Amino acid sequence: MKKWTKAFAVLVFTMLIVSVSALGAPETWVVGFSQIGAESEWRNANTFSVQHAIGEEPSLLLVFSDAQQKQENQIKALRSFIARKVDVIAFTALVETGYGPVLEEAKKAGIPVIMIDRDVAPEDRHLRLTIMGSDFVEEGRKAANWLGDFLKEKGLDDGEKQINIVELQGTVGSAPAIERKEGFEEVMNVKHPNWKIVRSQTGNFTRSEGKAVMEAFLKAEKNIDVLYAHNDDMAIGAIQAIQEAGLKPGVDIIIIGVDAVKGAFAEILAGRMNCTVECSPLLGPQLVQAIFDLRDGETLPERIYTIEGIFDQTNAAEAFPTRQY
Ligand code: GZL
Repeated sequence: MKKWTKAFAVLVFTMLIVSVSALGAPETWVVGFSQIGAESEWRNANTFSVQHAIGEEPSLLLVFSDAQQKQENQIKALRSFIARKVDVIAFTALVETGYGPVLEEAKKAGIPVIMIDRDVAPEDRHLRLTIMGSDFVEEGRKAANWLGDFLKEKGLDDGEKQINIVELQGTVGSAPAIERKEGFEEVMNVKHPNWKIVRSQTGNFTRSEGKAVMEAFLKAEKNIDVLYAHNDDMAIGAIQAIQEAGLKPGVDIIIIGVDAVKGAFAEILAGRMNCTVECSPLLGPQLVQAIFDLRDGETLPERIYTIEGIFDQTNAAEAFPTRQY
């Protein structure tokens, strides 16, 4: 009899330990993350940052979906997350419009939505909790202000002679494409009446399309002074087109990109590119913290900004060794 009493006592004690330790452990949350694709160095770094940050947390389980640049795939993924009753949805919007109905469904299902990187349209923003990521308008302003300073310093802009700019836009309808254009033109229209965007077309944030569109620009325009590309991947593709046209990128044509990916640093250090405006993809840790805050019942701020810089031939060599993407 004594033997059984001892065994029973050990069992009760063990169950007590397990239940007490379980009391302290955070509730496990399932996170549905809909990523738009793998179109650029930036996107791949963003995906890795989110997957790694969530993977490091035992109390978070990730359900990941890659929409391959198709909005219909994203909407299907969001609906599958709702059907699975995930605890929270995180996603970046391929383009701003078209997500209203599925966000209404998430709200009806009581599933909170956190936007990372690209936001949805203003009329749908009441359906998501917050947006975390860069200020794309400010990135456009930074690009234009850098160009103004650079042209002045090099004696290339007397304020009278027309400066011909070609622009490689990002994905049509996406927040970064809309807002980087807005920020650049805001500065140009106020400070530089002699600047003119002579050609502007989407390269869809990819190297291949950036190269193809730049080839067309070079055929159509005999005197291009500046290329403003909404991301570095398109700038890198354009650099190949400029070289194949027998011109010196970074010298004959000043080249500005956005993202500050390693590929851009390599071009800047080689003298083929002049500037890249940082747009950090490393949003994983901030997303995990926002999910923890949500799980702890806290209210998330309307906007969570990332801190960013700008790199050119004066500071790229020093920064390059510690770049994470
Ligand atoms: C910006 C991000 C953009 C990058 C591109 O936050 O959405 O998408 O600038 C990427 O490189 O394709």
